[in-house]
Parts: sequence; structure tokens; C-alpha cells
Amino acid sequence: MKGVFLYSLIAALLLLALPFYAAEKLNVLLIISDDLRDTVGCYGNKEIKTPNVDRLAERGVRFDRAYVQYPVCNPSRTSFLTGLRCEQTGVVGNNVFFRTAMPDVVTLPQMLRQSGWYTASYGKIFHAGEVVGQIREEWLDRGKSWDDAQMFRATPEGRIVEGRNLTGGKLKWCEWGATAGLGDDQPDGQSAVHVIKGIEKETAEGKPWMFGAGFHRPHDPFISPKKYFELYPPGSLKLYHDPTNISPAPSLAIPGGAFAEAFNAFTDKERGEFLRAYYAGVSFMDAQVGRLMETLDRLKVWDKTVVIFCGDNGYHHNERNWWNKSTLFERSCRVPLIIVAPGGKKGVVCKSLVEFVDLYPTILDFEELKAPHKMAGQSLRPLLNEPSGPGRDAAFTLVARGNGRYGQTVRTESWRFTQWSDGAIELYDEIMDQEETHDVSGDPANAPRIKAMKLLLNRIGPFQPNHQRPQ
Ligand SMILES: [Ca+2]
Repeated sequence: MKGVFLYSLIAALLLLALPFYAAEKLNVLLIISDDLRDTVGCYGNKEIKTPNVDRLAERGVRFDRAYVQYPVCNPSRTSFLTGLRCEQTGVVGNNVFFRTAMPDVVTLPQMLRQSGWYTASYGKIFHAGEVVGQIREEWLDRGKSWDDAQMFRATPEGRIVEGRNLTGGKLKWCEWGATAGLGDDQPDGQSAVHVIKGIEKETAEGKPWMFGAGFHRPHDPFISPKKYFELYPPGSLKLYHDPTNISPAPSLAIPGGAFAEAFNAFTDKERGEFLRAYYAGVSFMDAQVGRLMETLDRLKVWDKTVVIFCGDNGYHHNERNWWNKSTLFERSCRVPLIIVAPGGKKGVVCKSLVEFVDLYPTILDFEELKAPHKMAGQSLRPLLNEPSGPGRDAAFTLVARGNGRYGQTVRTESWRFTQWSDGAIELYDEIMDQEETHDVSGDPANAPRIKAMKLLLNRIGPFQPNHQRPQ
């Protein structure tokens, strides 16, 4: 009899403890906007209209100096979703599925899924194809990282009613299109709808969840509903032009080729249209973020949810006559990052250096989960509690140029140093020259600084193009 009583007591205590245990598991909403640079109102851009992302920043911490580990989609996402640097993953192009390089790596969503979360990805979280053209189903990693994962295509109602290719068809991707129909006729609207339905269902069932909302915009082709183009009258946006005395870039610094040829043929008319279409995409994406925020409001789950909003690489808007990513300049490596976490500071800016490999350990920290492998980054939780605290002393980015050629860059509080595999180097003073127009690596006075920056790069070690990740 006594035994039965004790049994019941233990069972009752366990039941009592369960809700508390469950309450400790925070939901995760990861919102990625593809190719987003700092064209966001809260980042100081006065022309862009991003009321929702600006509101999101008021709820949490906006990181002003967050750096991706690779300035292109697939390598960048593979890096921060595995918590490993690209020098470790060996994934440095858009043509390698990360499971080919690392069959058994445990991704961030997979870690949560294995620990009892429901996980789903809608739109582009892992790089699994483009908004037009092929969707590589197996690259979505459904069944491993996610319980469900889908990408979407535009409906027939969402057809392009106005637009053109800005290169006369030379670069297929370089086109803009204003569409008929509503946002939900476009893939990003459909992604938002699926994330909202998923959040509603899992919240009602009381299961912790992680949803990935992977918005394609402002990535090319620059296609958005017409109403977002109408926010920016043609010719109304200011264009950036490099100063005439800009230092020439080393030969590997800008990819060049057909892209550079097409951009060199741009007049201000094409530049203005490009910028307008990119801005329309940012505002369209922002509207989807607003819908997700409204869902968290309505379900009252902000205090149980960590929200991460970020890009995956930066973008040049005519800096060095380049209209793309894939460089090691600040424009390509620095990316918006906003984190809203229960208990974290609100409406605060963190100016400390952080890296995207810090995201995975941050979530592990919040969820009190043990890392499945050694994380390259460190938790940002201390900075969310105290945004004026110290960040990293250096942030690193890699880019490969094919045929074994590559560059590595390191950003400190005040400097950027870049080293290319052909021996070329660059040094920029980030206090005096934020647009990196004057390479001061040739100044003899900077020799000790270059030596110190090389030592920092040694921390990462050289990239091995035919690298096999040790298991
Ligand atoms: Ca991208």
C-alpha cells in the first residue's frame, strides 16, 4: 500500500513538473531574406519602406556588425545552419548539397527536431534552387532537418505585367517584373501562409516548434507584386557612384566576367531600375514579416519564442561598379541581423562584432542543449542581455574563385584585411573609410598592422580547396 502511495506521489510530482519542463523549450522562428543588405529602415536607410522589420527591431536587438562566413547563398546557409565555417564544411559553391560533403552532420533544425521540437521549412532556408526553375527536392533535407519542407512557385494569377531584362538578355537572372495578383500568388506569400498555419497548429497542440520562413526577395529575378514597385516612383532613388580616386581592386576581388561586362554597360537608367526592383522586393518581404509578427501577437507567443531575422549575404549596389554579391568587401560580408528573445533587451543596437556561426550556439544556449559537434561560434545570449558588451575581436569570411583560387578576409573593430591565394592583399580603415575605397596595404606604416591581421587569419588557417571534412 505504502509502495502504491509513493508511486502515485512520484507520478503526481512528475506530472506537475512536466508543464514547467515543456515551458522551458522556446519556439524558434528563423526568417531569412535572401541577398538582403542594409536596405532596411532601422539600419539607417531613409528611402526604403520596411515598417515591419523596423518594428521587429524595436522588440529586440539589432546587430550592426554581423558578418556571414561566405558571401553566397549555399555556403553561407550551410555554414550557419551547421555552426561550422566554410573552411570546415568544404561547401563553397551553390552546386554542392551539404549532405554530399557532410552526410551525418546535425543541423540546427535537426538538433531541435531530435530533441522534441516540430520543425518545418517553407521557402528557401537550405539552398534548394531558385524562385524560377528547378527546385531540388532532396536538398530541402526533409525527414532529417525538417518534419516538413516545401518551396513554392508563382500562380498563373501572379504573372508579370511590366518589367524587362536589364542586360538585353545577356544575364538571364538580371530582370525585374511587377506582377498582377496578390502577394500570395508569389512564392514568398505562400511561404508566409504555410508558416502561419504551422505556427497556429503546433501552438494549439502545445508542441515546441521551429519554423523557417525563407523569403526569396530581394534576390533576383526581381519579381514582386506591382504595389511594392509603386512605393518607389521610377528615378526617385539616389544612386551611389564610387569616388573617381578609388584604389583599384586586386584581380580576384571582383568576380568580373560576363557579369562585369553587363554592369559596365549599365546607364543610370538601368541602375535606377535595378535599385527600384530590389527595393520593391525588400518591401514585399517586409510585408510577409509583418504577417508573421501579427501571428505571434494574436497567439501571444512572443515570450515563448526566439525570433531571428537575417539575410544570408550582403549585396553591392554599384559599389566598385558591381551589382551582386560574392566579394570580400564590407558590402558583401555584412548582413542585417535582428534577434528577439524572451528576456533580452528591447530596441537596442549592438555594435559589437558577431558572426553568423554564432547563431547555432545561441539557440543551443537558450534551449540548454548540448552541441552535437564542436561549434565554430559562440552564443550571442550575453550580448542579447547586455548589447554594449564585448563581441568577437575578429569576424572571418571566405570566398572561392575556382581552380583552387580563393580569398580570406578578417574584420576587426577598425580594420579589414583581405588576403588572396595569388598573394594580393588589401587593407581598409573602417573608421575613416567605411566604403573601403582606399586600400592602405601599401603604406609602410601599416606593416605591423598587416602582420597582426595575418596572425588573426592564421586562427582560421588556409582554405584547402579539395578539403575532406574529418569525421
Ligand atoms: Ca543569398
